[in-house]
Amino acid sequence: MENAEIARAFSQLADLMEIDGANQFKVRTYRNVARTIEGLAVPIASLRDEGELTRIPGIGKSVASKIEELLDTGALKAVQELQDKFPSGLLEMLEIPGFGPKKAGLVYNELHIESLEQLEAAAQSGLLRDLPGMGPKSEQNVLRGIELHREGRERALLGDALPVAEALAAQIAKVPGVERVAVAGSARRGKESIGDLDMLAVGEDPSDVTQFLRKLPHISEVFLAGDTKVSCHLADGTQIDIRVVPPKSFGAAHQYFTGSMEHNVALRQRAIRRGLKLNEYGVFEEGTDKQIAGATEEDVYAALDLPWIPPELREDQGEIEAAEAGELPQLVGMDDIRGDLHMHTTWSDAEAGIEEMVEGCRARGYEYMAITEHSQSLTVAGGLSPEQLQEQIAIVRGVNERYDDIEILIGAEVDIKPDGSLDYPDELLEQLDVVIAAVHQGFSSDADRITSRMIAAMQTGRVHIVSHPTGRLIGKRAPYGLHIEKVIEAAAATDTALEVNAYPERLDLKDIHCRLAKQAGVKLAICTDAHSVGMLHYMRFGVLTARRGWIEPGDVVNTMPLARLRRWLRGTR
Ligand code: DGT
Ligand code: CA
Ligand code: CA
Repeated sequence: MENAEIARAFSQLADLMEIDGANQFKVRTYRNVARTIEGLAVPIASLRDEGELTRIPGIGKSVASKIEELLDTGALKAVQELQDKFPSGLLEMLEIPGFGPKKAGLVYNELHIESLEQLEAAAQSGLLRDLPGMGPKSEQNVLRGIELHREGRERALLGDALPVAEALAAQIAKVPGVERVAVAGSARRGKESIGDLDMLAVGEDPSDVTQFLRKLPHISEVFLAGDTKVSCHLADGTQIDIRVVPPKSFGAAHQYFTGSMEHNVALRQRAIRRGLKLNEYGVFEEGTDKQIAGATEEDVYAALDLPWIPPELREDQGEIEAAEAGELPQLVGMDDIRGDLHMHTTWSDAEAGIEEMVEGCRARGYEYMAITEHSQSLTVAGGLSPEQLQEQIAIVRGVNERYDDIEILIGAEVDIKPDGSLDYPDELLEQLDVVIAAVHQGFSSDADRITSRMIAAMQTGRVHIVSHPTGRLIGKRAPYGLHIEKVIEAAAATDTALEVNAYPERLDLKDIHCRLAKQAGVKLAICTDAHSVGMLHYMRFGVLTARRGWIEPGDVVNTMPLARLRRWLRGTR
């Protein structure tokens, strides 16, 4: 079981206990445990093996035994008991953005509302406004939340699904009779959200895989066991389709089941124009069943007179034409990333101290990093007063003195105020190596206003990077109404980088906006916004998103060697 899944189980427990009216202290404990586990840099299973669970801060004997229960059985009895106690529709309400267990408990106890549909009807007919702490505006929020939830419910985040897929693939690869396993589908293409997971296994007999899956605690059911395909559900409902194929068709099947559908259709037409037939078994001469390619993806593309096309580009957005012309981009990769320029510590709202973050970045082999806390107006996220930032500047400079294998830059994630000005005085900003600017408040203002706020911030000449430019949270919060083309234009004019925030629920800029930015000559900064050491690994999801936007190393500021990065940071500022 992944740390993220274990964390989810604890936050579910906290939610259910809160509906149940449990002691607030206990509820808070489980919520904190969930946060702690999510932020751990090492797999919790390995800590358990070493008997070190209770050495994690905030984890005592009783929580440790719950973690063991999860690792052994894949679920918590306490969660199951509470789930049985409440109608399932009530549990679904917890997934409405901004709703939460307190309100769910309230509408259940006061109005006997047991489902999303009943809640929707109650909000529409004005029945919620008289409940304590609610009003007409909360009814509107509930309705908007239900809508977002319906959009988001069907799909899992890449950041949740891809690690699960890879871990499962590694396990299946060990099943006797299975030669090789690969991830396919939208997860392999690095899409921001995933409908279901697709995998391929090279082998003779799917029943070996089926039997193995039936024994895994986190697989809730194997609902299809055919001659070539096994389908199952994870405990969280995610569907996994695993096709079992012979070696001579592996490449063709990998190509076919990676998709996208649109890319496949375009390739198949290309095959037909060449007198060939393309399907999941291989490339065949039309009219005969002579296979001319199929064992590897490279062979399949070569049979169609194309170079291999990276999966992230396979959306029929011009990649086949580019491949034909020999003009595929040389996509940015994890190896090109030399540092992470956006992260938080315990100085503001994060889990780890400065030195822990430094160690985390060193372990990743980075050449440089930047500590960038929130600014003074963002009190909810522990924003630093000018005095505190002044103090932190000195401390970070001191820490940097002690390391000669990594450069620790000091920066800040500075709030863009409603008038477009920055949340610290110029004298302070001048002392920082990196200034990141972001909108955190006043999302609901209209598109013109929020666009001009952002442009005004860039025009101060003090900003290096604009963070999470559109403000969206996938499946939770729509992007700000924002004229993205104008923001891109201003970024180009002021040589400001736009961030690809790698947080799995942000991925902001998103893929197509990355491509727009590149076309306008704008530089990107791929950053994790990590709030713990474990979150430094989110870098990968940012890189995947950039790759889907055709981004090359030269488009990304944090691929530059330190000396060049410093020159860019000093710029004309
Ligand atoms: P998802 O699951 O909604 O995130 O998106 P995908 O792309 O993983 O789609 P999925 O799981 O329905 O199918 C996996 C791949 O299999 C898809 O990308 C392309 C291929 N595929 C599925 N059905 C068809 C089909 O009817 N025709 C062709 N050409 N390809 C298909
Ligand atoms: Ca899929
Ligand atoms: Ca599928």
